[in-house]
Amino acid sequence: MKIGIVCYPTFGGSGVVATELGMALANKGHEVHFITYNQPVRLDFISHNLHFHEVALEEYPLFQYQPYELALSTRIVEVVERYKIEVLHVHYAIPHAYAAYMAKKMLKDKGIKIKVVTTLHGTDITLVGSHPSYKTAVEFSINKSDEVTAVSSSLKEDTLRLFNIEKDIQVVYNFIDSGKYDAIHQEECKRIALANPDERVLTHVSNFRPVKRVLDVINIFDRVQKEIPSKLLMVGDGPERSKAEQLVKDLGLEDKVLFLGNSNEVARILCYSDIFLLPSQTESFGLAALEAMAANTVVISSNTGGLPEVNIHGKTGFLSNLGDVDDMAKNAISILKDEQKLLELKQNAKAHTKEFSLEEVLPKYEQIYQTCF
Ligand code: GMT
Repeated sequence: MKIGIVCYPTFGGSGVVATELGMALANKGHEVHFITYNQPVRLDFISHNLHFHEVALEEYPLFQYQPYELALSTRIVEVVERYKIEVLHVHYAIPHAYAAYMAKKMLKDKGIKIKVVTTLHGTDITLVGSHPSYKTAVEFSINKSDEVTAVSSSLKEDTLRLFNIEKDIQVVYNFIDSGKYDAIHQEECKRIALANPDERVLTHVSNFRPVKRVLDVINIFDRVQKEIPSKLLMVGDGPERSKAEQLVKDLGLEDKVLFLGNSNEVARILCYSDIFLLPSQTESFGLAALEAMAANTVVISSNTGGLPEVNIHGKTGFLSNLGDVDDMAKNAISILKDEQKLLELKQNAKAHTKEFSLEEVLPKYEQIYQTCF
């Protein structure tokens, strides 16, 4: 099949899922065209079937904000026409589903048919999409998609609760290429680079937006390090980073907390980790938690959104109420004090990721594309 993928090219989970999916589809022989404003960060041109088409924006003095949807829909039309794309898979509804609908209409005028699959990822529904400024257009473009998927049952429920949806929404979980983590674990995991042998390693990976509650991460770690020699690795960057760095200073934790910035080496960093902290305010799925589990890491998270579908309480880690840093710290300390329990949970976490394997999920998307015809 000839598939166009529209996504954000950044380190965010929706872009990562879209990129990994596109690369896997190309590996299977499909022709895949990414259409976005930058080359996606995880895009690795390993296959001749992979193409990237940049959406270029024109500056104009009248524009306070450049009209990205306009440029995107124009580029979609060009690429679909030129490469005879059959299915357009858009990740994150805003503004991609809207731009896809406009492109579809323009193509129809030219006598070209295209099917649109929209995958809902999280804040395009829960935080941003349901805002009065966007809601009408988001609802419209979801209803106009040929197929709609959501990355968890929780997100599907949220979508049905927040919008007036006429389409069926299929749940297709996010996935992981577990093999990538196995190879690193066996050969390249040089833990000594970041922590002393007697120290435990806790990690957080995110885009440091308020929804990730990175200050909770620091406060949980503060409680843990008082009882267990440990280090905290903070991976990623975003608006709350300076606040988090300030809190680390205020608590006198500079020697124990490392801010590593954005990284393409998340799998290599996770292989050092004993515990992954994800106390998010809301999380439709928690791809970062799944990646941590694939690297044999136990997850301590909030119990919001789709996290209970990924992190199984008492088996792969522990869930706590939103903002209950005492409970999250208590759970982390009890695991880290018990070598046997830590090992058991790590093994369970890794085993649980099989349910989210690339092999399971890829055919589901292929089938959805097929039903478009
Ligand atoms: O919705 C967002 O916040 C952005 C999005 C992203 O691009 O990072 O994250 C969402 O999609 C990920 C991939 O499906 C999920 O793993 C994240 O849980 C989800 N984030 C939230 O719901 C906050």
